[in-house]
Amino acid sequence: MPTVAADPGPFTFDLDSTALIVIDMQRDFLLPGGFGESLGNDVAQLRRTIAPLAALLAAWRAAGLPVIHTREGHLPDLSDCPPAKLKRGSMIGQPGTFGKILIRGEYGHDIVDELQPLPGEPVVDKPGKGAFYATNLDELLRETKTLIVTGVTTEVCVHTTVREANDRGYECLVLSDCVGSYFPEFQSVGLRMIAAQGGIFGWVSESSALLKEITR
Ligand code: C5J
Repeated sequence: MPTVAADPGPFTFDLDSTALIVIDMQRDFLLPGGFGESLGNDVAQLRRTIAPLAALLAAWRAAGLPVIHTREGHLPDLSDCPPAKLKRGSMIGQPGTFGKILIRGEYGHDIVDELQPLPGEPVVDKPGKGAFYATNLDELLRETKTLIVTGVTTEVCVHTTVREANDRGYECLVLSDCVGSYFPEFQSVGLRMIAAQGGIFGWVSESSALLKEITR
């Protein structure tokens, strides 16, 4: 079984029961001129994850291993968007540079070109921050014990999903170069929180350590 160097310690897992999850690598969050940037965020902090994630995806697919993509967003009538979320996210559903912001079917809601899902790869549309809430993700992962977690943003949708997964009994390995936050301090503290106290939510490593194991 592969073992990768990780924080808080070596992480051993079975590739036969492991899936890669790519969280919310959507144009609305990552493209210059898009929703994320319109809020005053530095999208370069997220965009640095694209190249390592594309390399990991290529190797992962070449090894025939399963990948699941997620997208945060809502139905056009916003019926799946809790009023409390809309209250603090009043731009949701409004016209933006890349279509209606965080609305399914709009250009901005979809995944960036570099990381587009291949036919047959599941894409989980989620109304919340966590990928398990109000989705069929748990059913899709029936044979899975380990999740390799990537995507954006580290302290929001990545963290919420890791916490949900951990409570459901999955072991999570989060790849620091493949997750990103608009805020460098949240990136650093968010990753430390996952591995703290003996790995309270999971393990943290880098894609290079994992790549060595899947390209042997
Ligand atoms: C946010 C996400 N940050 N995908 N969404 O609102 O992390």
